[in-house]
Amino acid sequence: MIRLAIQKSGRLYEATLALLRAAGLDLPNGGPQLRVTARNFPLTLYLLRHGDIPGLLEREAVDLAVVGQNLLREADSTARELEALGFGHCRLSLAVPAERPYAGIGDLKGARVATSYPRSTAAYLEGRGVRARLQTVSGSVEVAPRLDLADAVCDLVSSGSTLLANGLREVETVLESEAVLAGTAAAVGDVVEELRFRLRAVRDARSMRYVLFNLPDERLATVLADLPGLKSPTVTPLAEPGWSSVQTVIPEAEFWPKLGALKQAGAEGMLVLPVQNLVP
Ligand code: PRT
Repeated sequence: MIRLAIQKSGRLYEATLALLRAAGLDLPNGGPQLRVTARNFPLTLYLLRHGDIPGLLEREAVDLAVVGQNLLREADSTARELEALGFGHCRLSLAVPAERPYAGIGDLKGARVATSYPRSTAAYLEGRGVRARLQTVSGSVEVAPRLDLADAVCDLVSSGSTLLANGLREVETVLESEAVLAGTAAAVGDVVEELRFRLRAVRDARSMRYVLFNLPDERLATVLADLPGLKSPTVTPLAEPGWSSVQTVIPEAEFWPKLGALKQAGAEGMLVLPVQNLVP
């Protein structure tokens, strides 16, 4: 039975449960339990505070965890990052009051920097030869400059609206983070591999769209020359002579520009479907 730690409530909770369910794990519905066991997979889920997860992994109290890279780096964790999961994206950034002139990292020499990430912040500053005065705070980092408790902050940012609302300007990215599946050195074997395989299949599928459209045969060569696919697009003749149906998968990032270009090239009757699982 594998022990997998996940956040019990908070930013990563919903997305983690949705991912595990999409990977086919039949998990009993929420509730206040600390521990739930999958009905169809040898896995027990431990619902914990996110902040506690790196320490529990380190002590091998759990085998695997879904956890933000930001916490693993801050804890200087020896856990292995097994799979990036494609959600929980954020960055740890240095920010200064918007009105404060900022020419470069050297401006932070001697500055008071408030953060909940002292190790990562110190490593970044020291790596650039900057000695600052770090002030470790556990929450509401962004209000510290306004209270004259700090000259700068180093905090997690996703949309940037918290910094903006507090009159702060992001000036340096200390690290980029997303949720990962992390494991202890002992977390090996068939069940771990099966879980990794399923998580990859769901994650990869989410970044793809399945696209079908009809195209006059004389346009096929031009369109296919520039169309992505797993190996290559599928082309099937339509009942109407001179036309074909084309099917392929397109990465989400390229999706809208590609759709516009296909329309321009004469594609008709385009259908776009989500991909549920992708096994390359
Ligand atoms: O209580 P517990 O120990 O479970 O954890 P927590 O309350 O610290 O966790 P939570 O739910 O706030 O965050 C869990 C994880 O989500 C973090 O460790 C990151 O890996 C990830 N994550 C992604 C974020 C953000 N985005 C994020 N924006 N964590 C926090 N924030 C906060 C940030 O600290 C700041 O206050 O959101 C604010 C900034 O957001 P924007 O959108 O205004 O920039």
